[in-house]
Amino acid sequence: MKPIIELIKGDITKIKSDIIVNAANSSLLGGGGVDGAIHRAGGPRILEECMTIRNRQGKCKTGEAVVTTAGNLPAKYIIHTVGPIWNNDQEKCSQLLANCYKNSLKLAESLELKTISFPNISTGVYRFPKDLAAKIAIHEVKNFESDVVEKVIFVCFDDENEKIYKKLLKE
Ligand code: AR6
Repeated sequence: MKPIIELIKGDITKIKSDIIVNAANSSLLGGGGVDGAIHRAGGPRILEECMTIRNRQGKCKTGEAVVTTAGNLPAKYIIHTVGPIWNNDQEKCSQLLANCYKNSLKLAESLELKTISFPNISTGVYRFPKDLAAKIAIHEVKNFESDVVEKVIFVCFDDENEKIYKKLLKE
């Protein structure tokens, strides 16, 4: 079964979804942007679990994903994935960003939960071109089949991403 795709404009920390995805960095120790917002709203338990993961397996590589509690957030879990920092190697960056979506969706499947919400990974501080990032995100989600995940929500925070996703999802 292919999950339903939904588009929401807003703050991912406010979204009611079984899983929300964080655009983290490889340290897993927090940062600005959506990462900062999630840790602020979710409370210290999220960072504690991130630190436990770091102590166990070291840094999280670009394109990979790990799961923690969602702390005080309405979600059940947070999947932290590390997007690529944009550079001139478009092919490599695209592959790594696709891996973020693939690995997060795989984790959601293994957690046996129904809804997962994604921010627009890498399109902030990491400067990935928004249009290309949206194409990759939508492509990966449309290619994903699952017996458990019923809905994937793209949460766009800025107007530009919202516009891009609206247009691409109509096509
Ligand atoms: N809800 C949903 N989306 C948001 C929110 C929010 N509350 N706040 C920002 N965005 P960024 P990156 C959008 O910079 O580019 C951090 O410091 C924002 O509009 O958060 O993957 C990490 O620790 C943009 O479209 O993440 C890393 O060091 C998108 O989230 C680094 O930034 C991603 O922007 C990761 O950079």
